[in-house]
Amino acid sequence: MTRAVVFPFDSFGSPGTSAGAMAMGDALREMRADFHRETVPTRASSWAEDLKIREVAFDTPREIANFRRTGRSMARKPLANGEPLVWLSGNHLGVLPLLDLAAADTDTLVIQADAHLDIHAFGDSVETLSHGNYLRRLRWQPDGLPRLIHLGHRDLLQKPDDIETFIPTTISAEEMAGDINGTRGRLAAMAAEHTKIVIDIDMDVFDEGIVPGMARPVPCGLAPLQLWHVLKALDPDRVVALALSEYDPDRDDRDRGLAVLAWFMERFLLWKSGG
Ligand SMILES: [Mn+2]
Repeated sequence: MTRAVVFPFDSFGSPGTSAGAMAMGDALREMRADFHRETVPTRASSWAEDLKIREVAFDTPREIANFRRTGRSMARKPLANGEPLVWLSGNHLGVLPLLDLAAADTDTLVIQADAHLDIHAFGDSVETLSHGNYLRRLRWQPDGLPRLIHLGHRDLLQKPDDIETFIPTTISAEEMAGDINGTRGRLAAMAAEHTKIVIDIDMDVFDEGIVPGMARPVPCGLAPLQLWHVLKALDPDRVVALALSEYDPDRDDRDRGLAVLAWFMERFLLWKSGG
């Protein structure tokens, strides 16, 4: 069974991205419907036949307050069973339930691609949980040391000591652009020690000129195929989940950004299913 969860959570950052999660869910449903309408065999049969899509709602204060627990309960079984999981969130905070489960499981590594380092504690940052500081709140088992590799940031403000406490390994967009195959090799070597890998893509890791529709753009982002080239150095059998977040349809241009996100979903599912 292949599972997708549409998780339109956009409280505490990037309002409007809940519509983005639903748009990504609709794009995935459309790909599945295309597969069922097709009369000749295609590679999509390897993932589309047994794809199950669930969608949750965050319409009430109670649903919003319980988002972390709700999300964990939806992700726990597929992660434990090794069923491919696509997690379509509103803002990046909506990926926290997956990260909670990864932090609790000593076998799991998180590979996070994001323009930002989400440990913000600037003068104007909120101290309560937000989409910009949640990495400070994760409780990594067994020793508090994060199993997280960060790719593609363009941060120019945060000091190395602060970063290392919460994100032991960062490979910035600058470093990636300078040596993409070196990045690929480094990532594969670091990931080899782990039996389960969660890929967490905040779409603002990409360049807004190529992939419009991100809630918080930062200049000088990656091209989609630069990131994919690096990620496919991983062993697909070990990758258990792909999360996508921070898509705001109001900022998109003729659905060009959505099309890239849909390509990533399809490419990931095909890669996972060996199709
Ligand atoms: Mn970001």
